[in-house]
Amino acid sequence: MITVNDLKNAELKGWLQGWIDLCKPAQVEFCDGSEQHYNTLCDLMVKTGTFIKMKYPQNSYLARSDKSDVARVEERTFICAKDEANAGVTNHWKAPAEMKAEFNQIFDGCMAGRTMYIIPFSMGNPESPLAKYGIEITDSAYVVVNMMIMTRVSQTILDRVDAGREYIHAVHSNGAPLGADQADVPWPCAPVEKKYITQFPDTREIISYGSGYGGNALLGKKCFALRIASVLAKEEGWMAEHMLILKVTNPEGKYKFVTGAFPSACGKTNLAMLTPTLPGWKVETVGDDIAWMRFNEKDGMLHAINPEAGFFGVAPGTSMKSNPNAMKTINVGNTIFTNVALTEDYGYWWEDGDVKDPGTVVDWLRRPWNKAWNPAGPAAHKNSRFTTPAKQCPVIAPEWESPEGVPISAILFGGRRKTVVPLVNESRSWEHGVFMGATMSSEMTAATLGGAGQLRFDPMAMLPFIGYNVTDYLAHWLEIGKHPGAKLPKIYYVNWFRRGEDGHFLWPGYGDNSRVLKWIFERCDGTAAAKETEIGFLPTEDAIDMSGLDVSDEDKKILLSVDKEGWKATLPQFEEWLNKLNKYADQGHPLPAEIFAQLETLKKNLA
Ligand code: GTP
Ligand code: SPV
Ligand code: MN
Repeated sequence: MITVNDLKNAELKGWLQGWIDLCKPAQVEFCDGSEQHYNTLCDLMVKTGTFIKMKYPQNSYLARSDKSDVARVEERTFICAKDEANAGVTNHWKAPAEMKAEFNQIFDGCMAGRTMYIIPFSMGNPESPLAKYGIEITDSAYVVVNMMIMTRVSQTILDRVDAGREYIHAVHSNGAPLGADQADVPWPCAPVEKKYITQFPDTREIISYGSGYGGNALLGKKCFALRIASVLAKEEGWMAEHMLILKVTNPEGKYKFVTGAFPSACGKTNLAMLTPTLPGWKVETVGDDIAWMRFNEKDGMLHAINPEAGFFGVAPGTSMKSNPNAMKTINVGNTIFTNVALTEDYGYWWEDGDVKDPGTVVDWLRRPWNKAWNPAGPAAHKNSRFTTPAKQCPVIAPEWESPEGVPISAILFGGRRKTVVPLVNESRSWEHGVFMGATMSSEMTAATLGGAGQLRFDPMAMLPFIGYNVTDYLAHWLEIGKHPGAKLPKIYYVNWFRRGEDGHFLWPGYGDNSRVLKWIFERCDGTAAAKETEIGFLPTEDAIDMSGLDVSDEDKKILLSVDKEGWKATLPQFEEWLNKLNKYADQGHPLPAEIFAQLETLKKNLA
């Protein structure tokens, strides 16, 4: 087992030693990414009560969190840029020096009685020129094993960093030191008001305290691959986006790659793995949550890599009917379940899955639960998740680890909208597409603590993930559109969640979304029909293949037409939203005039 003293890189050594001195762990352990280390940690967590070993699937475990620690905490997430204007209106801000001073107190002794793990990891295939490395310090064995699924952890990464390769500095603590005679709990964490998820864009650091859940603690994911990476991307001329990446192949064997930005729990994993209901069509997965895109100078196209190595997917609603490929991935085994229900025979259960009535289970709060007892809440938390290796996915695309990434033909934006937004709408231009992304909105989900169901604007599904001022982010999108010699993807705004007056979904969604993908595929080839409307190009009446679909003509009409009055009523909200974003205009962060010009065009079209 190596120690800090074995390292040669003075900067790395100094950084690690500094945190060891501050956090005062009982011991320090380097992670080499080996299966043996993974198993040792899982066994340990079974003994301490953090993990329950499941009988099915094989080599899988269940963790149940503290009831206060179940999702990302946006209220406690901060961008510690030099000044507030650099963080912009979509972020909470704290001055870096003040935050660091506070952390010097908060982290003092925070790992007492615990093991500090040091995780060297790569976001993306470590050999890809688009990959970036990081080191996460954590006192959570749960975080280590999840990071081993979600990223590429290895001794090689540590060796390369030790030899001088650049890396992102990430520190995490559950914020629950253990006294000498204190009993441990299954899920140590700090109360919500003591949690901090902080990003320091200027020094490329991440410091997270008090939460062990998902994006709060698996720092490669949202903190690094989106918040910090978005800053690097802006500086270096590429894009870090909250997007799935899929490969779609038509019956003739011709294929294209598509990305899609939908807010948390709005269908990325489902779309990325969908089983087309259209005969002869095929969808394969490259990624289900994050895309890093860069222009390839050979073909002029944006090429995307998936920086992750696993799926951290929403469990409820996942079934052989809705997402068979996710179920098959999970059922291979090697899966970590968090906050799902445990069945009598040590299997998993959640709402809207394959088994309607599981009998008596243990719910995520560790209580007996049975449908017949009319329990107050669901057995699985609404944001319960599975962590599972991407390589187990039966439809993982052969190109998924391609070092140069896959060329993107189309970008989708989408959210949950009960009203107004049609099934699919093609932008007139890149700039119009950027406007669509800037003004997209969605009804909130359980992936964020608080606010579920409320409608909020969520630019490019990146509202909680842009690591700098949103106006500069939108300017960057426009800048990408001006790249010399670029063959830009087409941009679409989709909505699988439109409802009728009685509340039913107008569109069946899931596998039937392949019908929309087909139209998009053929639009990219210039063979599908569209009509220009006030809001963009919509499919003509028969352009979307509706064969064998049980949707009434009335519903089809609503899905494929412009609700002019609805859009008109939205205009003042758009205007208010854009003006709100523009708060720091006179401090060097104006919203690009192009975005306002797009709003004027929309107003004129609807007048
Ligand atoms: P994050 O991992 O939080 O970023 O979420 P995600 O965007 O990957 O969302 P996911 O695919 O896990 O879907 C979340 C929820 O939306 C699930 O409960 C699905 O059942 C539901 N959902 C996904 N696709 C569709 C669809 O096409 N129609 C409908 N009605 N629901 C869908
Ligand atoms: C999301 O909330 O968008 C997720 C889950 O993908 S988390 O990793 O917790 O951010
Ligand atoms: Mn996500």
